[in-house]
Amino acid sequence: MRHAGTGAVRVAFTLGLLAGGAAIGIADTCDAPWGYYSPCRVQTLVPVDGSASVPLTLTFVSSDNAPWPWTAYPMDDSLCSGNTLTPWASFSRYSGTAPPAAISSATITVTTNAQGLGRGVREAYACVSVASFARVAIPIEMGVDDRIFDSDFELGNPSWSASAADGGDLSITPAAAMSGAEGLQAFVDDTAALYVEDDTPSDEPRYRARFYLSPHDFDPGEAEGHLRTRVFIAFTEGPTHRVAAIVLKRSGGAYSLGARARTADGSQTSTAFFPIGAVPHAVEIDLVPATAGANGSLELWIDGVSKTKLTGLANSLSAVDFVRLGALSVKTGASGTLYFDAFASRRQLYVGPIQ
Ligand SMILES: [Ca+2]
Ligand SMILES: [Ca+2]
Ligand SMILES: [Ca+2]
Repeated sequence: MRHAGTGAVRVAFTLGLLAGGAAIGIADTCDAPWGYYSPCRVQTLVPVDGSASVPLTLTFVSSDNAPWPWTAYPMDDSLCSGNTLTPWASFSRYSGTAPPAAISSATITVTTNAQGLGRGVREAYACVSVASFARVAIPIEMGVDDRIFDSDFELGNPSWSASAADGGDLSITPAAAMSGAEGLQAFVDDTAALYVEDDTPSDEPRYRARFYLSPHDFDPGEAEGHLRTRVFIAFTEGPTHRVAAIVLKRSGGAYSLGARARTADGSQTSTAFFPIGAVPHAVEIDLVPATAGANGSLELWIDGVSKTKLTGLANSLSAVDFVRLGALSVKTGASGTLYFDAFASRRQLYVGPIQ
């Protein structure tokens, strides 16, 4: 946006990352023109009555020949056109000056506080303005009790509830790392299932999960006409049923991914299959069990792009109680190695690829 014909001011936001702590920010750099919402967002995950702090770095790129004063302040309305301060998100009102024809930056710390708010997601905005010109609004999301389970398969990560390793065919190794130093390797040499299991979901009314998958050199048994293997399954309990799955397919050596949802009558609905390469991919699902009639859904993302969404699902019995990640439902003729890494599950917030 040009100001008074003297040149342009651009703003870039770098959101900090606090991995493994109480807060998670999305590490990213997002250019945003004045008068718009930032494509990046500040995201914090806090326990009930908890709080979190996330650094937010603002970078100003000025091609003007004059200095521009700027301020950053928290607000709860669209593009900060109102004056209501957000009670649960705070940072010190920050003021500075973008020097002429220069790049400058400042880091502020956004603190979110869920005291007395209960489970759920709340959204506010960090507003940045320069002089009296239009603002940039950076969404701030606070997910209260939103994290279910995270594992990057690194030393010190929380333990999985259970695993099936078939005598060492499932292992944590640097060869499988797609984030950090290590990842999960499933070496398939027979039909034994290889998986890690997370039991921490508990009758979840919505379940979202993201992980990294590389098909590497896995063969589901193409020579015997076996083209598909499940790589992720979500289960419900009492009685135990599969309620959703992510399916890896190989046909003519070409890999693709699809998803399946189970409805309350036991039938299955499948998405199309979407081509992927034999390289790391971020895979994410959002499973919403029906609350009345057929209003459930299952959405699938690959590498941060929504590929498909099954809607109108009569899947009222799909509250998730535990999940498995690995080489599941392996058929005769299957062989080769699959890699997994960077698993994260949430109750409401989208996770997205690692930035
Ligand atoms: Ca890892
Ligand atoms: Ca085996
Ligand atoms: Ca459970």
